[in-house]
Amino acid sequence: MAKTVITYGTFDMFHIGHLNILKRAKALGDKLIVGVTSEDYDRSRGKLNVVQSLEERIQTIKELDFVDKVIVEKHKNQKQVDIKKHQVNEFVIGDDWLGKFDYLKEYCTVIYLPRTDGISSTLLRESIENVKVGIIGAGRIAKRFIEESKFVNNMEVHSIMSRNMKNVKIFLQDNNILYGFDKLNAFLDSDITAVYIASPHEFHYVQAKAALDAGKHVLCEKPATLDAEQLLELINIAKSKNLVFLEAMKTAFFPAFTKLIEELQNGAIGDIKEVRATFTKLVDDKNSREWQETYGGATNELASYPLLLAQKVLPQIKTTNFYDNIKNGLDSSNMIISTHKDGSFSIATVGIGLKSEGCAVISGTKGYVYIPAPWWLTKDFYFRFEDPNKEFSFHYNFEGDGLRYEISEFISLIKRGKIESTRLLFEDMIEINKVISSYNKYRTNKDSQ
Ligand code: C2G
Repeated sequence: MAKTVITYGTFDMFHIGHLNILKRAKALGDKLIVGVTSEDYDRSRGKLNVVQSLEERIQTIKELDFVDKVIVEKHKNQKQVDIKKHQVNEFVIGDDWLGKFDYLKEYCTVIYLPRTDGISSTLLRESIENVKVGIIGAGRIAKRFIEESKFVNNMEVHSIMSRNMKNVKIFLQDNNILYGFDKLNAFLDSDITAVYIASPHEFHYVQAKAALDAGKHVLCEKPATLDAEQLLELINIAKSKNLVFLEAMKTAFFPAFTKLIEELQNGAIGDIKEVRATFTKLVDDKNSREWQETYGGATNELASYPLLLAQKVLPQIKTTNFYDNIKNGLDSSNMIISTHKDGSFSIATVGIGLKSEGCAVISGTKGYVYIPAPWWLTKDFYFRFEDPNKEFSFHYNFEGDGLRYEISEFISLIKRGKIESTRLLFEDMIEINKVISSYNKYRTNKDSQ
């Protein structure tokens, strides 16, 4: 009887080690199935630095004439399912995994083959030129960005720019960065290919435009602009110059969040009728930027996240109403209620002067999803139904404070020559921005009345 062999891997930057193991795997049987890992699965198991896209990696394996079938590996419990489904006789993997897959012996023979010495995707990735990133802003977020960027390959934080030279000097010393600037032009003329904008909200647009005009890829803190027209303009410049323009909404890039959206799009709770998401962060220091900047306040600080959840699972917004509490000209909290084109609605509650349960509930015609607080740091989520026995859930983890997934996405896009992220489309950024921009207009009008 014909023998079926299966093996798995990322197969990034295909090399002789990969070829050897695949050939030896095939030699062990008649038919070879290769499972190529999806990007989200790799991210969820801590592999953040894969250079090639899934499509490219699949293509390479398909081109090997001795491979009989290529499948995608999406989660850690898939191997036993594949083995049963394809009636696999032998599971083969490199001996760097020795012992790790013994649990599959229940289903088939497990064989660990010796790895090829002296070659690895990690080594090959080291030979790729680093993306040099410059940071605008010398505050708390810039510092966190630097810490988290240490986990992302193929990039280096090259320089920092802030209007205050004293802050620049302190930042350079504290963070071991080589170059500091207090003038935007000189900073953009320096040897950088990408810019991360973490300055006060009102400067984002001017700085992002200058950076894009200077031919730099841009990762910009949210909200990218305070006026929806300005965001469209930035996206158009990025498109015309073939540059990445990405808003730093970290939740969008978590493996758990991607999985949640995928399940919802596949109809796990039927048609979605309602999204409720709350994000409050008490800011006690009244001198902090959240309470002081002209464009501080709960909506500008926090609304991007609940609006992102609604944008990802509901059709376009038809109408939006704001129910805000204003304190010293800024919203200490806001309840943003939108109706969407199909009659569904979303409620985004945000607060910096109010504390509430930071959970999210997405309701559909067949059931609902509950994401416990803090839902925007998505780890666990629960699918619940009329019949409690049908409940199922997903549990993910993420490393550090999660910023590394967003940084890794930004660097991957640059390396792959793509300008738009599939996890956060231009359209997503535009629709979310429309709501925040319209709130800024509404608040200004209210103030002047
Ligand atoms: N490999 C090898 N020699 C090398 C490098 C890799 O034999 N010098 C083997 C690995 O042992 C593995 C396969 O090539 O069997 C693919 O390696 P990777 O692309 O690094 O994928 P990996 O993270 O090992 O995926 O579900 C995924 C699998 O569990 C393993």
